[in-house]
Amino acid sequence: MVYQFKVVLAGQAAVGKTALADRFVYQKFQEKYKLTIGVEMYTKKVDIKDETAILTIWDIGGQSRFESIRELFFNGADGAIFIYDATSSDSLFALHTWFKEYKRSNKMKYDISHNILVKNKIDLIKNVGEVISEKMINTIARDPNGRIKELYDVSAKKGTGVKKMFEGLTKLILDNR
Ligand SMILES: Nc1nc2c(ncn2[C@@H]2O[C@H](COP(=O)(O)OP(=O)(O)OP(=O)(O)O)[C@@H](O)[C@H]2O)c(=O)[nH]1
Ligand SMILES: [Mg+2]
Repeated sequence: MVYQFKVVLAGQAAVGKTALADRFVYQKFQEKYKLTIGVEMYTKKVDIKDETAILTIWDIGGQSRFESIRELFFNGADGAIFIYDATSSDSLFALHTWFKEYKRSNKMKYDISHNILVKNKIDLIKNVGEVISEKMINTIARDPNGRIKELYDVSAKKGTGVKKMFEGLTKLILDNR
């Protein structure tokens, strides 16, 4: 059986949504920041044991100027990856707003949607130190609007944890469909 799931990448501008999709789908990484205008779509096949899922990954532009059109992109999502930048507590706290938006815009599937919380850019922690405490993460992860099921630490630059993160979300969706 082949399933099709819509997955959205959510989070503040420049947290690395596009970088994570590029790493997972094309095994590439771009150092220079190029903001996403509106939305970019990716497709990738994921095999979990003897099941196959085709993920349609919606990489949403995080700049505030795209806020008004975002609801169209969230609609009908089976799962969401809420991403923050390991070097920015602001990007973590900003997720409260993204949760609310996601809930409002994905009414159709919100109750059965599976969502994970992802700390990206962990390769930079050695330079700047750890600026995000366990307590901060718990505060966000417990937000009832977020419905966060699992946490992942990743680096789009190094590739650390990226495949595991997408497979983890796929498994959550498959196990609870
Ligand atoms: N060191 C490091 N830099 C990263 C990582 N992931 C992304 N970046 C950099 O962070 C910047 C922003 O990455 P993007 O993927 O464009 O961010 P985005 O979330 O898609 O931004 P918007 O499209 O504006 O919403 C780029 O300069 C990337 O090279 C990472 O894991 N480590
Ligand atoms: Mg982008």
